Amino acid sequence: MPDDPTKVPGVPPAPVGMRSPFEHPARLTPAPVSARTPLDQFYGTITPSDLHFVLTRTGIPAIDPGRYRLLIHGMVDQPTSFSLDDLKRFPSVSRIMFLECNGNTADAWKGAKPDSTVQQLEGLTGTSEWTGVPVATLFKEVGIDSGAAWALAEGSDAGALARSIPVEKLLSDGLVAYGQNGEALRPEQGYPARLLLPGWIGNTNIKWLRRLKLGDQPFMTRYETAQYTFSEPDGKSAQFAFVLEAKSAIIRPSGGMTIPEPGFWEVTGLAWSGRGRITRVEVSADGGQTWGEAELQEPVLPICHTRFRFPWVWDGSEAVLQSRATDETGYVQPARSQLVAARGTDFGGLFNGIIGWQVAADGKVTYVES
Ligand SMILES: Nc1nc2c(c(=O)[nH]1)N[C@H]1C(S)=C(S)[C@@H](COP(=O)(O)O)O[C@H]1N2
Ligand SMILES: [Mo]
Repeated sequence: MPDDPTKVPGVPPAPVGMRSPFEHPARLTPAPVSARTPLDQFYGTITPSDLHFVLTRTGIPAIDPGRYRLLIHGMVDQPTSFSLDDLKRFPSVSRIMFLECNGNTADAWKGAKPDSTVQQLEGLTGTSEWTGVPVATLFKEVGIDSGAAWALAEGSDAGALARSIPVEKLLSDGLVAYGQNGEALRPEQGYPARLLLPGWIGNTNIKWLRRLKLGDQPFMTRYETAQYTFSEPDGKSAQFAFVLEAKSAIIRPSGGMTIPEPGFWEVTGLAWSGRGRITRVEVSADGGQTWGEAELQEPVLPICHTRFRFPWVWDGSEAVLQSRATDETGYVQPARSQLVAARGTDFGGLFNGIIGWQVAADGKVTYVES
């Protein structure tokens, strides 16, 4: 590094750019099935593609785009196998939306550790601009039977992950995406094409999508019995729980950080809802006794991470920071106690309760149940 960059010529640009050697954002990979978005290490709302969380049950398959096919069959007039080029010939759409694994924040059901970071607790979510062809366009092309109510969506990974999806959802806003933030999908995100179901649990967004089979009832795959069912307190299981309810998290300051001194600190975080736009985020610095209105960063898009900001002056005494999101349906993010009262602590997934960050007098920030 030169002492004075104005005294030496700079280097020319390379064909592919790189981060500053001073920046090292990184995903956490605690288990071979997942990588967690470092929410605390970027700004704004778009997750850099190489930092997007990954959830893959049986690894990341290597797929030659020249050999890729998407088969649409079952209760259709014209069973059709589409190549990637075929998919790209249809009119395309782009939409910015979040994805979230239903397992995100699952630790909070039973009591997350005080040293939990926001990446550990909330990192199974990301937002990208996705580009592809609406499933409705493809269904029109093959002609689906009037009795077709469900479709089996299957991936071409080693475990061939498959889920039953209501045709109604696929027709309303399902997307077969091949683009992510302006480039081809990353292999980890489903290259060369994946299904996107805005607002529905990550698991239904089948990556490396190889077929959609239409039928008149759900297909009852292994994944919707052995996994992705949720245990109710009465001993029954909720199957086909699809929509992600409104949620938010304060990202700065958050677990593991230390606030160096009292004074002005901007509290910022993300809020999102599978049901539409975020309309309001409130922030509390006293463990939920009083709340103030956070500012929402425009544009506020439906089913998208929404950045919120709240000016805060820390007086140096103990504080508990919390955020509470409301979406356009009027739904308000619940307290953890409300969720536990309704679902017990063995529900396993879909935790969207308010979480707390405790700021100690020495500025150290830790997770606290709220
Ligand atoms: N074929 C296939 N699709 C899949 C998965 C998988 O393991 N195989 N994982 C699912 C799960 S559990 C989630 S949360 C999302 C995550 O999408 P991402 O890895 O692009 O973030 O992909 C879903 N689609
Ligand atoms: Mo997931």
